[in-house]
Amino acid sequence: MRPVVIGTAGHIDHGKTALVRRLTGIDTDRLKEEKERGISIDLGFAHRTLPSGRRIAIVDVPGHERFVKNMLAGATGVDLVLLVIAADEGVMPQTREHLAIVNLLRVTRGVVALTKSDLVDEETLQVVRAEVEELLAGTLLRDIPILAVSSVTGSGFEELIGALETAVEQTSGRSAEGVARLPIDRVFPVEGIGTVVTGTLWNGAVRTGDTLELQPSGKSVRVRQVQVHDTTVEEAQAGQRVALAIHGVARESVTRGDWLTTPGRFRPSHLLDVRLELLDSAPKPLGSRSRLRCHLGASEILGRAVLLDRDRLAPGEAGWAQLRLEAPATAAAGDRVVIRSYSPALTIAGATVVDPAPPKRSRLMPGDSARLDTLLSGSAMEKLAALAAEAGSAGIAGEGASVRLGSMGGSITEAASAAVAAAIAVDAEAKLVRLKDGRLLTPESWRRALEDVVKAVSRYAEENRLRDGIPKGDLKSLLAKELPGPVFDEALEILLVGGRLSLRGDRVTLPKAGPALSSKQEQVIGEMERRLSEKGFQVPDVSELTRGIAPSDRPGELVRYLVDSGRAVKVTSELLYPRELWNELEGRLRAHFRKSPTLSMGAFKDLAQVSRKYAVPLLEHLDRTGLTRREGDDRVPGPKLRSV
Ligand SMILES: Nc1nc2c(ncn2[C@@H]2O[C@H](COP(=O)(O)OP(=O)(O)OP(=O)(O)O)[C@@H](O)[C@H]2O)c(=O)[nH]1
Ligand SMILES: [Mg+2]
Repeated sequence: MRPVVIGTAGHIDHGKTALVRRLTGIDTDRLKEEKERGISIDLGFAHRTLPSGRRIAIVDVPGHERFVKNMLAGATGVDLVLLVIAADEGVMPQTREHLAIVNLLRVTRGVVALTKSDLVDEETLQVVRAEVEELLAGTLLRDIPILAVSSVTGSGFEELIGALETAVEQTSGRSAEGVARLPIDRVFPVEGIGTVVTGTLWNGAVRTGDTLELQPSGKSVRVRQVQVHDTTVEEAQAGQRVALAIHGVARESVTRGDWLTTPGRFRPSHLLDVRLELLDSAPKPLGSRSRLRCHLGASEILGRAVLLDRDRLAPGEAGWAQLRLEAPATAAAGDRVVIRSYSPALTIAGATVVDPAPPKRSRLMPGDSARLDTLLSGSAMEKLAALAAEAGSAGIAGEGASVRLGSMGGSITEAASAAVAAAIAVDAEAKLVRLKDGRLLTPESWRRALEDVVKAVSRYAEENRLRDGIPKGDLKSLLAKELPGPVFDEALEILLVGGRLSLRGDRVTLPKAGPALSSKQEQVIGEMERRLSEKGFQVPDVSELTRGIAPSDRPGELVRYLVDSGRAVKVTSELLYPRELWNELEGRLRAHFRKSPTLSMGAFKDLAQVSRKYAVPLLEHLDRTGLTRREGDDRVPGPKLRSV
């Protein structure tokens, strides 16, 4: 059970700090000025254990309108909101503004505490309650409990704790997998330890001894000590309030708004493509290029929003925009940005980052809008394909893409692996091609890369008829502008194995005749085909098939050759069917559909004499290739089968 982080919210003087003190015994107003003026200025932190044993961390924010910026730095990353409204005053301007902010940050759970209930009568309480219900109605928090409490008498606290328990129960965790990302909300020196930073860990985990990157500067820092709630721990996980003692940078070079991240993943950018929503409550339409305050994580960055699909955005409207920032932002796709007008500073809009490192643009070009739509709401696979398409022959590095995709947990290629083919076995269904160094290309870009190599060789052959091929190094540098080194190397390798090009010594030539398999390879392939046909449709999987074949015979490439040459059909990366067997299966399918309009899973298992392990991928492949089409639990003839 990870601790849950709760953020207070509400108008100045409504009793946030008093409530937190009553709840935790901790006074979050630590500054001398806070004590003297009796108001909160900066963030305060408290924690306690609920009766269930669950730990909660509380970030207490200031209500003063001049410190909304500090409130924003604390509100980022909270799981629950504790919205504090004084019963004797009711809803006030920062009640609305703080609520708008947590709503923009997509906080969906919490509790409303009607404080100072000891100062009002029951009737007033009913009026305020009705006012609050109306306030919440249009928000993500519309169904949260509203409880009357008094931090002076302690009345209502039992119910409040009960409501917090319930809300905490319902909170889903953040992913401790993948990229680590900590927005820094405080920096201070500690005698004998050095620089300490704190924040709510957004993603991943941080361990003692880890090397992290300080963003946006990119400086490398080492984690000397990790603390959660004043206790030293080996590892802190996403969703926890953490304090890290760091080594490697001077205290002065770290400020609130900076980030600590897993090295090599983030590329801070002055440009962000976003989906921008102007709040209904915004006082006027937003013109393109207005100066704004953009809050991401604990940072506030000034910048302008260039509207891409219109000249102005009316209150309540959403549109595509590019944020042009005056300092680089450390963003990932999917991040929420809270936007305030420059002057007066007022929360007017929210945005979702769709591309954290876009090219500069002022208008949408054909195709841009579809691409942005995909990046905003497509599946991981569709997003990957969109990014890969944009990257062309250079492809996208699988690792770097996680930040641009906003899938910080786990590897993205894992999520998309079903549709990713290795470069040696690209078939019609592959949506992406993975090269050996992990980069992903669209099949179109990959085919173009292969064609580029072949064309360059033929052009050379035409221009140099008396020479026997182009030296490999020359070919590579000739194509260096279009194809990065690793892409060229792998393309050439595939072309050589497939027989579309030949190598004579160091020179690449066009082949005199078809693919050149050695007699040894021809023999091994024959043996593979024999093994594949041995047990009907229950074929051995590829790993089994290649077991025992000497690496020098390059079994992986032979498998590719089987598929490329059409001698076998690739169903999944582990399942191949020799052409004859496949034709037989198609024949049986046709015969079945001549007798019956539908095909159940059971009937298919009988027809092919296979177990479920084979039937599922086979049917999925048949659906994909249009031979069958799924209808409920059954299959009907697909477009390809009907047309023949
Ligand atoms: N009678 C009564 N007074 C309260 C209650 N809660 C808070 N107060 C008083 O209200 C005043 C403001 O309380 P704080 O807790 O500092 O208010 P706050 O919301 O933290 O204010 P900021 O952080 O400056 O926005 C203090 O004088 C408290 O003693 C309550 O339940 N009943
Ligand atoms: Mg306070």
